[in-house]
Amino acid sequence: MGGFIIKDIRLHRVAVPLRKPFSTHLQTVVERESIFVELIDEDGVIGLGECVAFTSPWYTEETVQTCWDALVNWLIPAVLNKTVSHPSKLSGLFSHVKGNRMAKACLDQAAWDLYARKKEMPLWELLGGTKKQIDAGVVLTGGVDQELFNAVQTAQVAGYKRVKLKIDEHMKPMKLKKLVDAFSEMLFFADGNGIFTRLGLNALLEFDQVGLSLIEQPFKEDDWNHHIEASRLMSTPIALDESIRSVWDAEHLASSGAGSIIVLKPGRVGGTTESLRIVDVAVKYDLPIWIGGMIEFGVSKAHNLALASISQLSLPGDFSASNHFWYEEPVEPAVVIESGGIQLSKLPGIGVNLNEEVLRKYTIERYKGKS
Ligand code: OSB
Ligand code: MG
Repeated sequence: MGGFIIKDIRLHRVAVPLRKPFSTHLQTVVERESIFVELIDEDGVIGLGECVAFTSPWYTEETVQTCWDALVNWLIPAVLNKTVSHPSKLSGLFSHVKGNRMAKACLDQAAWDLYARKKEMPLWELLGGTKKQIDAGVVLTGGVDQELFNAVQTAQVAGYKRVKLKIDEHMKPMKLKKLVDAFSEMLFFADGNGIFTRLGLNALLEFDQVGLSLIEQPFKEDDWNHHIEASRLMSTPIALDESIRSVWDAEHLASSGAGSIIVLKPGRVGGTTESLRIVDVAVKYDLPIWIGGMIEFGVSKAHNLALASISQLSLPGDFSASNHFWYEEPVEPAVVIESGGIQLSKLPGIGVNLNEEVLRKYTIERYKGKS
């Protein structure tokens, strides 16, 4: 009951300018390329996914182009005309394809959306979510001193409960402490994106006095031993983002003590099916877990919001309003912040759709499938 046959798949590759540059020590993003996936079943029901790979491999090995190639050459042929009894079974159809998790994720997520739409049920309900409103959290990059102070204040007024700042070599722990102390109601996360592999353990230890709720990915993704050492030496919890590529990495975090918090990026780990396994690990070890953002559009955001409805996802994730990154985007309705949070949609599936007109404006390549 509720299964479907995949009759057609369409891809839309888009490029949309950001309102302002998103900068980390690794890369400055000014335009977001992405791929929207439409999975179409025998009744014409459409499930939506969004690929979160970037144009170049600065954050992960995969890129928009490698995902496009994996989808067109390997993944779409593996699933087309196949019967899917349940979305958790989809990934079994391409288990012979190694890696390419971001490419796989957008198909997996589209299958979950399709299944929920067929059941006329919101996806968050299908996933066993219980929260109706998701706490809003924003990532602020680029500013220093007064400019950064003002940005945090603006975020607080807008209803954000949490801000995440990126650590670069100019960010001094004492300055950061002043900022954290000035906003007692606000949770502060700081994301290293691996920078302390270059700056060293001692530089990281100086951040222990800042009053951060957590430090995200201080060392590079494969640098488990430094994370284990830092976790022993620091009282600020360490959360791993890039290091968590699969359920096995989540197990590794828990058993090694390399961190005490999981950052879940559904679009990076292979989709909703793998994300649910990772949530199970968090439950098993009673680890806090929260959802990280990818400067994504509303389709990926809606999938993430559905997962964030699960009670174990207790910390505020990277959930900002659509107008934080975009002047306009090809997805509607927009994400808005109301009384500190984002209301989950009562509509079937992920509760958002592609806006054809806006989509056309930003589309740079199409894969039309049959139609
Ligand atoms: O490391 O968390 C990260 C965005 C792109 C790539 C990596 C990261 C990020 C963010 C999230 O910090 C930004 C967001 O979408 O809210
Ligand atoms: Mg991160």
